[in-house]
Amino acid sequence: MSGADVGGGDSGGSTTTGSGGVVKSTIVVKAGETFDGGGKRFIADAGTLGDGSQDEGQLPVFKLESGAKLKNVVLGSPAADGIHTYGDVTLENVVWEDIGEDALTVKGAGTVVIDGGAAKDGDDKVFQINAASTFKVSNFKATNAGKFIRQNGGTTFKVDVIIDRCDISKMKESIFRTDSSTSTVTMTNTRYSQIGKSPFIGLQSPNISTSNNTEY
Ligand code: ADA
Ligand code: CA
Ligand code: CA
Repeated sequence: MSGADVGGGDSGGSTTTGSGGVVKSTIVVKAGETFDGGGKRFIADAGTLGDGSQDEGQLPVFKLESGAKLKNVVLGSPAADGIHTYGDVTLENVVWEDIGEDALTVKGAGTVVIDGGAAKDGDDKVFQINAASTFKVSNFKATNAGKFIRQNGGTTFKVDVIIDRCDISKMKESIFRTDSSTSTVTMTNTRYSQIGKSPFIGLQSPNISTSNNTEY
């Protein structure tokens, strides 16, 4: 089955209305469900979820269980700890207007597919990967942050990052940084500029595959 389309904000413990709004408790998108935000803007309640600063321990605005899909959502400011994923999830056309502590964290192993959307203005990470995963991001625009993707520091599990048709600019450090000798990156058809140190940090050179990218 294709799963229920729960739409504008009544999935889980949120107090948002059908028009988006201030999220006071994390919106949980359950296995097999699609949450279609309809392009509405959701912001975190700073008191209950977090103020979007660099303080660790903030809560996410959305939690995606394995099999969940999130689409047409705008995360406004503050965005607290963004989106947490647990397993195989899909995001389509999700926009972060002002990245919080980070934009999205992979909390449970699986395949994360991000198609379309954008993120900007983060102090540090855009995407934080804390569990073994295949992480595919395409048609996504990211600007002004520290790192586009960071595998949690000191971890040695395997992450396969696939970046296609993205535009990545103004990253103070890198596009993907890992400390794992088994993690890989494949980047294709992507435009990038103003990457402060190096596009890829910590990867073994055989684990880097690139084609048809343009530095501008
Ligand atoms: C930092 C921190 C980790 C984890 C991570 C995150 O890297 O050291 O423990 O909290 O941020 O998931 O935001
Ligand atoms: Ca962090
Ligand atoms: Ca975080």
